[in-house]
Amino acid sequence: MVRLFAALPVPFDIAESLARRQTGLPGARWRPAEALHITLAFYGEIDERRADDLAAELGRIPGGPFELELTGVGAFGEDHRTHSIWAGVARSEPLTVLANRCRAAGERAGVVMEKRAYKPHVTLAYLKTQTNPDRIGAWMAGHNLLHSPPFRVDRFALYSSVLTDGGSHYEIERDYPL
Ligand code: 2AM
Repeated sequence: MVRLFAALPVPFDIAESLARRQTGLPGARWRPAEALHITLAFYGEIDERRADDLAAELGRIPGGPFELELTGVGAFGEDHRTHSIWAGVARSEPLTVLANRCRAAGERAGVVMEKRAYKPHVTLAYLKTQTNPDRIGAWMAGHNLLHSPPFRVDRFALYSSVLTDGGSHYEIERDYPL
């Protein structure tokens, strides 16, 4: 079994400018620059054969390059517990179309996809349980005006994810030019 998702890697210069914001919040486990990405579709744990089918389906996705911008910050969490903070992605029709196609590719390969609404984002940190909510609020207020220059998206990738003690480790398994 392998844990897979399709995503757009965040270009290095954008990741570097995000790194300057990855500070000032005790309890945050900041994600390293090379791990920053925008998930298109999450496939979960699937067997190798289905993974091959999925990789082939992703290769059939049409589409050309487009531009994206990051804007604002946000947080995910349930029951008053925030578990991650992220940079937002400006609304983009080509991104929505690509994410839908990645989802459909999963369905064609027989992956049972989650119904969760698609919310594009770049996770900057996962937060330890005891992270102070006031500090989270202060960090978010301090970074709310985040706005990246536009950057070109000309490929997407199939990533594998291995959960380790130090956080999840991602590997690009396949690259798909747009
Ligand atoms: P996250 O960044 O908000 O944690 C690898 O785990 C990637 O897939 C991450 O970007 C993660 O989102 C996303 N992911 C993990 N589990 C998911 C799920 N159940 N549904 C949608 N996306 C998920």
